Amino acid sequence: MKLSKTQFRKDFEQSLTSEFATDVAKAGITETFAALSSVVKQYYTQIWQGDNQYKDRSQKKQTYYFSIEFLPGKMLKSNLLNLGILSTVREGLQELGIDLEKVAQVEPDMAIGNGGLGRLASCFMDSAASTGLPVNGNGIRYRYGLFKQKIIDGYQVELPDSWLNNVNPWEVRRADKAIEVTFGGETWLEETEDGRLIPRYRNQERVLAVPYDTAMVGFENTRVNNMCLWRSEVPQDLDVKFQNMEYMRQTSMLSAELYPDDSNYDGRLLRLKQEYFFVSAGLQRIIRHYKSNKIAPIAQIADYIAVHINDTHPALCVPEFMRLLLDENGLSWEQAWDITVKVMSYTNHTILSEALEKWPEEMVHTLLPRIYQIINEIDKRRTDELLPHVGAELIHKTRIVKDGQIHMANLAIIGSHSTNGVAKLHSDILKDVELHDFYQLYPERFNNKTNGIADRRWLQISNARLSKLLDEKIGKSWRHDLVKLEALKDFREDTETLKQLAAVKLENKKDLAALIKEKNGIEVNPEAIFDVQIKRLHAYKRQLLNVLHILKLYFDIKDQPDLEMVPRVFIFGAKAAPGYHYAKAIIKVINEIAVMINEDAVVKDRLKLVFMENYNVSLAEAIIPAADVGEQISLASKEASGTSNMKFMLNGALTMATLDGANIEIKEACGDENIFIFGLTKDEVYEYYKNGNYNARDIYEQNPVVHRILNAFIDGTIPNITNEGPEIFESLTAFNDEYFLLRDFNDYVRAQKDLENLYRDQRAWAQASLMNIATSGIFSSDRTIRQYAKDIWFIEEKSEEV
Ligand code: Z15
Repeated sequence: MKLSKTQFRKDFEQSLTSEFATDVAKAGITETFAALSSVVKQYYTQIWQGDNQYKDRSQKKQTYYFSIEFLPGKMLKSNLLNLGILSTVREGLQELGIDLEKVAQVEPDMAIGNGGLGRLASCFMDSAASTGLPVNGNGIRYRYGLFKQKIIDGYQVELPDSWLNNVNPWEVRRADKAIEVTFGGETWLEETEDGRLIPRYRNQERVLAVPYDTAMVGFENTRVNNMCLWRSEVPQDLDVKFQNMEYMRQTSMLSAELYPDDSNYDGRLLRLKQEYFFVSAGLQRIIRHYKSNKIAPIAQIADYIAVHINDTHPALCVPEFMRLLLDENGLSWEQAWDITVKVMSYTNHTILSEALEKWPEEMVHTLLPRIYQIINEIDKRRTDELLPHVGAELIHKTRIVKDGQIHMANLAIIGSHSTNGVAKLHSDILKDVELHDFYQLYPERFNNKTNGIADRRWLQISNARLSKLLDEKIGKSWRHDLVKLEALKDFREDTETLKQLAAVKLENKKDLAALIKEKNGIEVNPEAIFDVQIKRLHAYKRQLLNVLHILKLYFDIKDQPDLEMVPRVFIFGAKAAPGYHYAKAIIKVINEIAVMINEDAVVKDRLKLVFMENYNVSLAEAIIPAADVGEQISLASKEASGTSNMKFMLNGALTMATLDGANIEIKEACGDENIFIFGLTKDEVYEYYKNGNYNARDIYEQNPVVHRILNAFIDGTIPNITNEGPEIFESLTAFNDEYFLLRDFNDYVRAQKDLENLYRDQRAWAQASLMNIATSGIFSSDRTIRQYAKDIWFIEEKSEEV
């Protein structure tokens, strides 16, 4: 949009007056943020309304992305950038003596997601709007987002994330569009005069779902999509006999809290209720809009909408959409089923068995009686239809309802026309192993969509220095089309560019060093290698393998106090699910080792270990631009994709990687010489599973380095871990090291040595860094979302011609 500094200053000062009866001199920082964000919102509401009208008028097909998590982080700078007014506003504020960075900081992170899955959903929201694709989010407006992490005595302590204490400037409450969702009670089928069966209900629990809409503003275009988040409330017309405090409490609990588990399924009733709540409300709103907009008869709805099921959490979309078509719109089963499969598509994000949702039949029966009937009918009809054609065993293996449980992934696959994995390797594993039975039945449904990241946030906004250098070297086209970064390859031998690249990294490292000093009180040397592992704490991600290597370096120094080595700063950021005991033990151990190493005078500045508390989107934005190395060391086959790996690459870090998830595609893009690869391959891992011949204790007995490191956990070398040390020791020995840390240890040490050696050659390092940036273009989520649009949703980009 067009905006002059003078106009902006006028608008902003007016906002301070009209909203807070104050002025620039008197306003506090919270008021300044509120007034500023309110101005920004006013700037885009017109575009938003215009695009809504365009969507209604043009009647083009739209996608609804159903996700139980979104993880947008802060929105102010993203909205400013996308509106094309970031520098105007920055300079305008400066003239008033206000620092935009300070103002932006007071916005709470919108953290209604846990990790990769939620962040991917938000990258998709940004990319969809920015490529002009009509894709709207649908989720839950949790009153409390992901907990805030404090580290006290080395332990993780969880504090509530009360992100809505001050008004959320971006959301619009649409009370008029509230929808009712019902639970429980009894249902039975009654025959109508024309012989149709219609359900009757008694004693249902009614919940009001109120939508809160947030604009997803496209980058320098006229597209504004919607992220709809539902809040649960007590229906206003509730019969007085139900109007009690307990009902109120139960009802508001539905949207009260985000479940803090990542890649781990929690089978509590409240979670199932949350899943149905946002699914039902979202689908009802879609159908209501479709009908009120008189687009076409309901039987044609598949030509106008696509519904995406992000992991299995919204898999109830399948039976709920069937219910709405059958019971509320009078379609036949055959018609309804045909439409449902056309409308629905599903993404699988993990093969970890502990993450696969299976709801007890009894629970679904009691909570959602009509949905339970429909699920059984889907299952029965499919069985009857397939039985003449395929063996009973294959049918049994792919059934939705069996062993007293509803298998949600099976429901999602059977009820949709597309199932995709999130990286090549992961999609292959789905086809060949995890979902092989389904692949045999529905081969045409399977496809891959390698994840991506919103480069506007992860480069343009978070790494201003690198962005500026790129503009100078290759022009600005990369800001609209990330693949244009390829042009940087021409500078591979250009000494000046390499020096500038290193200088940018050094400045970013100084900023991070200052943050570390402020938050952790630890002095780190910006010339050291900044080696970073930031992600949820999970055994399969193997933060502990990183720790074992750090201990090795520490003992090397202790054995040889004059040892010459490139100084290293190891940086961790990770939240553990509150009930994940082992993950919490690892956090404690990292913090105790940090004390031991950082306070050991012999070490000097050769080694530092920093655990940064409360890892979230904003902290990632501060850390990644300063990283020299990104640690992506999950056990091969376990990390479906990973997305921070792409963020590191884009910011010129080199990757220390196993052949897992999207690491493989990163390696193919940047070339073997610009990445450090180690460890078992997925096939070697499967070979061990097949033969059952892994023996971790043998390694512990036979490898003296490993022996010494593991003993440090139980012999008092590492202080203050009397409970956690033995637990970790046992997991690697007595419990046979489930994630093959000891098997991969030697090769990891070798790869780390290679890394250190390359770093000694600063020119070669800068060249590798440059190659990573130059080849990262394909990992833009603009590319990913376009593939979904073309192959799965069949939707079109808005043309910006007038
Ligand atoms: C989650 O963050 C991921 C998968 C899940 O099944 C759940 Cl419940 C949460 C992650 C994957 O672990 C990660 O590898 C992937 O990059 C990300 O989803 C986005 O696809």
